Amino acid sequence: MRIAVVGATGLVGGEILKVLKERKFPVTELIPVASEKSVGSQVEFDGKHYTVTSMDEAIALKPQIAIFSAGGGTSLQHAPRFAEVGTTVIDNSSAWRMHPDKKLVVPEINAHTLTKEDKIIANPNCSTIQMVVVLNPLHKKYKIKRVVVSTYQSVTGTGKKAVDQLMDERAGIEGAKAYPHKIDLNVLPHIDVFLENGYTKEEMKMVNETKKIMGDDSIKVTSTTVRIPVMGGHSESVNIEFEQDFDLAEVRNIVAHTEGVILQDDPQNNIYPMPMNAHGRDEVFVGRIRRDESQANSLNLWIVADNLRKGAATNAVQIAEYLVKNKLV
Ligand code: 2RA
Repeated sequence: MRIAVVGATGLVGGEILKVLKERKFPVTELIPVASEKSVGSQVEFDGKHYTVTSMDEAIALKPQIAIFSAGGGTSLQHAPRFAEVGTTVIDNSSAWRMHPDKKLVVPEINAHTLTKEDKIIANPNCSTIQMVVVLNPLHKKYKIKRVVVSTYQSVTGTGKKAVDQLMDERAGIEGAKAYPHKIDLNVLPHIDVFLENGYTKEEMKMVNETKKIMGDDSIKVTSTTVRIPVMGGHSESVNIEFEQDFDLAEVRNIVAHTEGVILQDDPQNNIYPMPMNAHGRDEVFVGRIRRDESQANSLNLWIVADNLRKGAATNAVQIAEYLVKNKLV
């Protein structure tokens, strides 16, 4: 496979290169692409150095797949140009996610809907991916009525500048500023921009993308997304109300047997998911599973995943793997 990675010098881009290598994706030619200021610089993949190329050079090489992680503006402008030369684009930005003609894919849930005609495929938001991987099998069994989610999101979700801000603050240096406030020793109830309804864009991504991926507009979702000074991954407190009652042991069993999910639920021995342990892992971790005693048919759980992995790079590479395996590229 000739594969382009657009945004190869960014945090997610770097993770995509690692995941391609780790999962032994059949790369015959790697084309790293980045903004004009990075063209000519080098990235490492599988022990070799590759020179970063421009968008135009990459399009001329007609890769079979291009994985984009370079922001919505870049995707809107250049993904259709790749698609025109026959490349299948897997896009990490929010640009195409809610487009009615574009599929929003979490492979464990809806990759079977993909066809050769899908030339721009959207990768969902990180905080949405880790939640729906767990919600979907529970929805199939008990039908979800409503979800209330609060997130605790890593600075890595904002990008390199935010990681630098946290580290600079910790070192007492006046430096990078990715947020409107200090992030170290602080919590910001603010991810992405505020919208007219009082929610942030990140919160509405969780609401809208969940319905689209799970193919059910009747699922009610409300979300509060929060940035915390943590590196390894995003955590989520999720309250789910089902149509039907459930058996707690059966819920645990469903979670434990869900593809890509690891049950870590032994509170008596202080075992529960934490971002420090999820860091660098492709799986989604679930714990603190318990009945919501305030309301019928309701469950509380805690979900953690490395947002740069299953929340971004791994999910995108899994889509690419599905395309190759099913001869869709
Ligand atoms: C964040 N959801 O964590 C974003 C990254 N896509 O800010």
